[in-house]
Amino acid sequence: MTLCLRGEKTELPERRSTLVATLGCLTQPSTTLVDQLRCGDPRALARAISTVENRSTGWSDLLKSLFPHTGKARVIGLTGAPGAGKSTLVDQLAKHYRKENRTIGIIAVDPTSPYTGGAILGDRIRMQDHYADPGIYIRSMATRGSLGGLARATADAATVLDASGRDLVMIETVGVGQDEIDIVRLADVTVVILVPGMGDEVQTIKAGIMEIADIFVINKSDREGAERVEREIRALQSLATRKLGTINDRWTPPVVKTVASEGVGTAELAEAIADYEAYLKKENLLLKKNVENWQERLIEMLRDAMLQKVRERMDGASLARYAEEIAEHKRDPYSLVEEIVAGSDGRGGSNVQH
Ligand SMILES: Nc1nc2c(ncn2[C@@H]2O[C@H](COP(=O)(O)OP(=O)(O)O)[C@@H](O)[C@H]2O)c(=O)[nH]1
Ligand SMILES: [Mg+2]
Repeated sequence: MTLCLRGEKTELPERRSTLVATLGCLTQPSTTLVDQLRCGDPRALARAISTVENRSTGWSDLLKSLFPHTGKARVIGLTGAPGAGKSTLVDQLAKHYRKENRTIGIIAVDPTSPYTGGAILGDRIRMQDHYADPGIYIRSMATRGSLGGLARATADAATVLDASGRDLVMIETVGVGQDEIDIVRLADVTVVILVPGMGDEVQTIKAGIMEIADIFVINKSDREGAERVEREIRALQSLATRKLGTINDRWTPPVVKTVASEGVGTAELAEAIADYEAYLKKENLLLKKNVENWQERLIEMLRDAMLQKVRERMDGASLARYAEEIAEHKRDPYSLVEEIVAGSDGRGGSNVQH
């Protein structure tokens, strides 16, 4: 018989995973991947994330079974330029939260980091302190070859971590492109990390990023120029209207100064995160934010599913043939796409009249 305290989890959300880790599955090992994962088995967790990330056999059924167990973890997205100190800060936050006995899942999405067998080398070394601690699970996402897009793969990995009973999921991403913006938008709390002394830092990354920040961090505040960055943030804040999709939450993102390498400011950042969470709860915005997120995610999922369906009917050879016909102006792509979407496989043909 498997003893896994699923029922109790909902009553004690903050401590649910600790309960699972200590009391879950004390008897016989669980048989299904979902059970193993829910009982805190890190290998099952790794396997489940790989399955959804690579879209391996059974990925969709796995997510279906996990979904009822999700919605309890708090997802924190941290983004900023390469070298801003994101990993160092995540590391410090992880230490901080572990002292509060909260369990953590970390997803690192960083194309600039060298990958060695799925782990970011630098991060792995830095995070080694925690490796003996089953309360912290670290995973890096491959940025290439994630079927269904990086944002979706990351969201699915966060879903798996949530279902596994982690109290907090931290997602580290380089805040440069649309992909990264899409990723951090899935978070409940988004932290944007800036550093002084990188020229016109705020201006460079402001496109899209300023609006999504719930909290600003000025890391490397041991360096000169932290005050100037803060002034720049304030100046931009006074100009921009804060908007989360269609919601204006009327929140003014606080600015927290940190020296992550020394652990300075970590407690203040954790407090700012908690403040924003409390604000979201008080204003009933958590659900609204989630609804917005799901609208976006559903569109993505539908796009993937539709494309998959079309692809099943159309092999690479016919795709190449169509492309050839279009390039040779034998048919127009617009009618072709309409025909394919309508389900007539494009065979009807609509020759270009010359
Ligand atoms: N001086 C200083 N260095 C820091 C601080 N935080 C991180 N670093 C260093 O900055 C470098 C990049 O940090 P990392 O966390 O890998 O940045 P990431 O690329 O944003 O994840 C590392 O050498 C850190 O030790 C800080 O507050 N002050
Ligand atoms: Mg990093």
